[in-house]
Amino acid sequence: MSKFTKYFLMESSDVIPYVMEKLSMFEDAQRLQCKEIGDGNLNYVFRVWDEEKGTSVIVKQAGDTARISDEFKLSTNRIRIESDVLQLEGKLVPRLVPDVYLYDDVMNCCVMEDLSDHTILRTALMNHQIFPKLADDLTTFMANTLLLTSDVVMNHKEKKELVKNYINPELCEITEDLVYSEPFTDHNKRNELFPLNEGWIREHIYSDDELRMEVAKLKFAFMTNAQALLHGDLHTGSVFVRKDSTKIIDPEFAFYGPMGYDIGNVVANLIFAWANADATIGSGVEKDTYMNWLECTITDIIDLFSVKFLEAWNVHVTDSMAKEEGFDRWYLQSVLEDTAAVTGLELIRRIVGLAKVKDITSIVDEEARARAERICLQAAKLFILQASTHKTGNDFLQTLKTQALSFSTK
Ligand code: SR1
Ligand code: MG
Repeated sequence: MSKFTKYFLMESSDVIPYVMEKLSMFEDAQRLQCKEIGDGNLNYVFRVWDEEKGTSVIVKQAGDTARISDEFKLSTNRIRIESDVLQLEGKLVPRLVPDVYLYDDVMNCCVMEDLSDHTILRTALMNHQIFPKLADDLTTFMANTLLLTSDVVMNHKEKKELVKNYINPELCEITEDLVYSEPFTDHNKRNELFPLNEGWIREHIYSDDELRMEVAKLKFAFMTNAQALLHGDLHTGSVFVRKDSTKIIDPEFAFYGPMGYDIGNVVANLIFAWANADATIGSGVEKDTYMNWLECTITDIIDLFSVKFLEAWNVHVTDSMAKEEGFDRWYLQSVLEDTAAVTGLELIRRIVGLAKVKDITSIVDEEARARAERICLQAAKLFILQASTHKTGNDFLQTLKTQALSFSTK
């Protein structure tokens, strides 16, 4: 009798019999090893491998609370969403996502390709590694997954079926709270302020009524603008890299929302890598080379996305009114405006709110960390308050660099 006919949270020792029962790729359980390798906020991730044969898989299991805190009660449906989205993305952008081998709706598991020969992008960036194809791959991923799932391209009834299929209330609620509400709310028990910036955040984030008003508008746009199927959590911890390969993982926050949410997350997390490099590498050629590459990558994310989006639009547009002369550029402009605003939101929430990023928290020197945070926070306010002025990669970069410059002369 199988022990996997009723859901329970697995230990490493359960996972070997699990893969032997569910997959045909492993021959001998005696040769298998298993380790829990998850370091995300929500799930349990096991690597199973046969050293002799060189075969391996990843088993990802969803629990009914978040790993980071029992406060978050979460439907295990998120692993169904992740499995479905990975398979859909595999068709839209082959080679940029891991292969899915199995989705199990009893054990709430997704079994997928092992990417252990890749590194998590956030870690690689903190080690100052360069990936020449990164901007190209990320923009191919975003231009295709976003445009091809939108009403511009899809049959509108089929698109609405996808909207239904990817209703993701609990994970959206996490984003609505952690990104769009709590970081702008004083006395929020989940916010954690770095002491050297506490006063500044109270005065310039919590007490800025103009900023809070803009964020309120953005929050309701996030909840109501079912524009495209988003990845929903496209930070540098959701990307695996090798010199010659990029793989986007973890689309469990996927749902139909505004395209700029994904692009803004990418830009903000590259800015965190920039702030980390700025704070931790001593002056010299190494720093200049690395920061220059990061700056080109940030610029390219916007500019390559724009080019690829318009090219794909020409090829794939089906809606008769969307073919109206100039509508493509108007549409792109509104996506870039959302992108700028979300860049600001992600920068603020990762510094003020519960879910921090290592790029910032690992900066040991307190003055350097305070400066890194302040550059990001000041730039973030401009990304939100002056979103419509951000039309090119250079506009995004100049907002960051102007703040870095102004802060260092204060
Ligand atoms: C409770 S989950 C906290 C954060 O981790 C995920 O990766 C998302 O970014 C979420 O906001
Ligand atoms: Mg994740």
